Amino acid sequence: MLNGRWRFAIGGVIVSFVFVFVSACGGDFGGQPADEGEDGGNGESASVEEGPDLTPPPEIEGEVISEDLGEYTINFGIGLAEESPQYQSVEYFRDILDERTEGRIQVEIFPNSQVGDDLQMMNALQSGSLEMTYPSTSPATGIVPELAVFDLPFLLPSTESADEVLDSELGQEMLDEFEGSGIKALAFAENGYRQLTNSQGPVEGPDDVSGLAVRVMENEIQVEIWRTLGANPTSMAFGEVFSAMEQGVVDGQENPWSTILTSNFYEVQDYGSETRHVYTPFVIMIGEDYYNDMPEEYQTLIQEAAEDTRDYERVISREYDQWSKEQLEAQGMEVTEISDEQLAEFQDATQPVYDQFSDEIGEDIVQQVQDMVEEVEGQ
Ligand code: KDG
Repeated sequence: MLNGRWRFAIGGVIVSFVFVFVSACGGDFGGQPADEGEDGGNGESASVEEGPDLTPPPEIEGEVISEDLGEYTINFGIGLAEESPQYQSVEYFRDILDERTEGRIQVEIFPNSQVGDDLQMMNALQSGSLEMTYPSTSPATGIVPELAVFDLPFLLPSTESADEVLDSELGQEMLDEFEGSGIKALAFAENGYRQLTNSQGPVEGPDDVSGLAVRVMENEIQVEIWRTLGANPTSMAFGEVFSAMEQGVVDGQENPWSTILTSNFYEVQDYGSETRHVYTPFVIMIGEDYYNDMPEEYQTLIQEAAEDTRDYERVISREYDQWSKEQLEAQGMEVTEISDEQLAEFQDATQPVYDQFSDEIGEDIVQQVQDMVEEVEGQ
């Protein structure tokens, strides 16, 4: 089993080849292969008829750069499907750059892990074979270990406290920590609250998790959370999750409702539990050398566009969340609400994860986040 670093190194080569192949095929080399005429397979397309009534993207504001500072095509790879809030926010990013450079900066979007998984796409930014990507913080802890604070269970109880922490000086310091890694981290956005799904039966509390084979992100804290709960966790790239569940390699996974819907996980998962056990941020990233070699005016524009994208993505991510849960139930998934008592049991059962990792993350960072949360939640 290759460790993370080797996967990182080999990933760059794979992404380069796959990216050339995808481009040659007109960018339609989908994610998980789906049966002819059927939906399915890692978010080829959500089988719901239409999406939620989303807030439209804000008017594009800001200076239009009319001077010809050069033409650029940004290839932007993500793991999620076209129907996801993540993809729709990248379309907004694309439109901002197109309008504010009079078409001189174009963005090509590659969804569904088409050009690689999160680790491979981050490596591709470092090697220069891909320009942008937008992963969860969890697979990025190999570059900025402090991001692992966001893997701690039940840390951020509301989106208000999540925004407060991510938009704080501490959040900016974490983004700045990418400097010199070959990746420029532009802004956080929202993957969201993670919910457990499985194919075996309803999960109401920690006792129901025992022995469950759960796929988790490639991150040691995510593994430990589920091992501590008595499950049998397996870390794997997002693009492999659908087929792993379809083939019974794992019983379940955990992701926000919108991902579970738009990646068609409900087709192979009958049970959902509203655990909200982790709030995962996204990081909007660009290749560091690629960014630094751009004219300063374009650098400023890209930073502004990333922040506008973050703000919009948070809005539609939250609009998508409740709607997705309702759609999943309409598609036949049995969704279990977790009572306050059971939530307390989950929190108590996963407390050892804090004891195990706080020192590695930085006690001061964990405490700073908990203080900010208390300030917001205590109000
Ligand atoms: O591109 C973003 C995805 O990779 C993101 O959904 C990661 O939450 C994630 C998972 O479960 O791997």
